[in-house]
Amino acid sequence: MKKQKPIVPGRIIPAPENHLTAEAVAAVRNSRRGFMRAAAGAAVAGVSGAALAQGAGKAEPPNIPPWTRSLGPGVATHGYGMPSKFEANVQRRESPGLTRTSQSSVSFTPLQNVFGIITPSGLHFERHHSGMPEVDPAQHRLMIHGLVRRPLILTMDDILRFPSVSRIHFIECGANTGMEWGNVAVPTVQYTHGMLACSEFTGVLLSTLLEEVGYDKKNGKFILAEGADGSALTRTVPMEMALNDVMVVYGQNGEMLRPENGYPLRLLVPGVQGVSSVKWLRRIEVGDKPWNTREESLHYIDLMPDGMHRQYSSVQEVKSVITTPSGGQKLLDKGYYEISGLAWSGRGKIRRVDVSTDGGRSWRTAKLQEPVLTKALTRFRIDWNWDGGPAFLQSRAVDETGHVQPTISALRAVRGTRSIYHNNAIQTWKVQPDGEVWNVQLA
Ligand SMILES: Nc1nc2c(c(=O)[nH]1)N[C@H]1C(S)=C(S)[C@@H](COP(=O)(O)O)O[C@H]1N2
Ligand SMILES: [Mo]
Repeated sequence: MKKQKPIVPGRIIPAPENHLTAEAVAAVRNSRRGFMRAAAGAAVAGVSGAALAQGAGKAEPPNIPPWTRSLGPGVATHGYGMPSKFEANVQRRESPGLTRTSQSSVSFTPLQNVFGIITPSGLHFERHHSGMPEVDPAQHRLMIHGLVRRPLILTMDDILRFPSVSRIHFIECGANTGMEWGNVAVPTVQYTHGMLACSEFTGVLLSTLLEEVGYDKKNGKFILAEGADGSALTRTVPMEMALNDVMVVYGQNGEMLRPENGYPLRLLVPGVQGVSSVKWLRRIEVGDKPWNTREESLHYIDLMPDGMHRQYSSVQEVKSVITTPSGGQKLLDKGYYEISGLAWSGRGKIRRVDVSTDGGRSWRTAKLQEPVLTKALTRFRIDWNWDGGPAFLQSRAVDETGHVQPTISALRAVRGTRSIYHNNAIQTWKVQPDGEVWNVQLA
């Protein structure tokens, strides 16, 4: 059997604003690479523990770390648990490139800091059109009316008694990656792709509720969903979609929705731009034609090169992005790195993700983390040895319907440059010889 060389991963400094402190960054820089080999070598050569520990932290073996030398503080009940204080810089952030008012705001998920496919609820991006209402679940009601035989007004208790489902789906704002249309190279993956999150949602299928009210099967072609916030945000959803997999959701990652994600009730329209997943859901109307409300005729439309708009282009097409290494990070060593990222499609499951390290000249197929779920984030991974030269990292996803993620130039050829929404182009991260990773666009 061939002896395998041990893998000694290269060190990486995550984007400055997502790592802890200047000291933490310095600690990565000063850490000794090849620690396993060094330790093994030391044992063979009979180097004393004290010598090995010299210059290293007090916690480094064979020293006994300070926190092992005594009992921990008395364990008071922690009530609702919080992340370690050492993770304090893992935060949602507002984009430096976007203006906000106190009511209209976006905060982005730190994609460079999350593992696997589930976004912790406290890091789920937020998009508020009109601030965040504080909805009292005891007073909250959902009205279902319009072309129905038995209009209903439901309390939260009523809704919690219907047959429920739990499903893992992503939510992506239609404007995610929007700044790249105009080649505004925001620095990190948090800002390029962070209007994206994936949760296990629990609730009632909308089809269950529509059956309950006896919707008009002949003329009921659309539903309108309305939120209880100050914007009373409304969106039209075609009946076909409404009956397929749309959910009326109260649970997110095993607990009730967070206030910023629509507590106590939201619509979830899987695979469709986030705006259709109306938060603080208070009303569903069945009708025979689309409503053409403000959020579907003025906003969330795609401005084409000829000056016309595309309307109701709601599906989030196949897309992927490398989250490590990514913009703002810095590679300190040549050698082994795991390239890892996320892929998703509003049309179904991810079939394949290819990764290039030479700007798309050659591609290798990445490993997909199981299970690969429909309209959910899929984690991909691939090994890479950095030779210290310039590299252009790209990922290209293909979904089960055969759609292939386009290059930015292919997308611009059809869509022009004045769009805000639906940018699913291949993202390029340039690794410079000094190890810095930058957001670039290749022609
Ligand atoms: N009632 C209401 N629903 C809403 C919004 C809103 O401002 N009000 N924002 C929409 C937009 S544009 C998006 S992208 C998603 C974001 O969901 P999140 O804030 O839970 O991430 O909610 C949608 N639903
Ligand atoms: Mo959005």
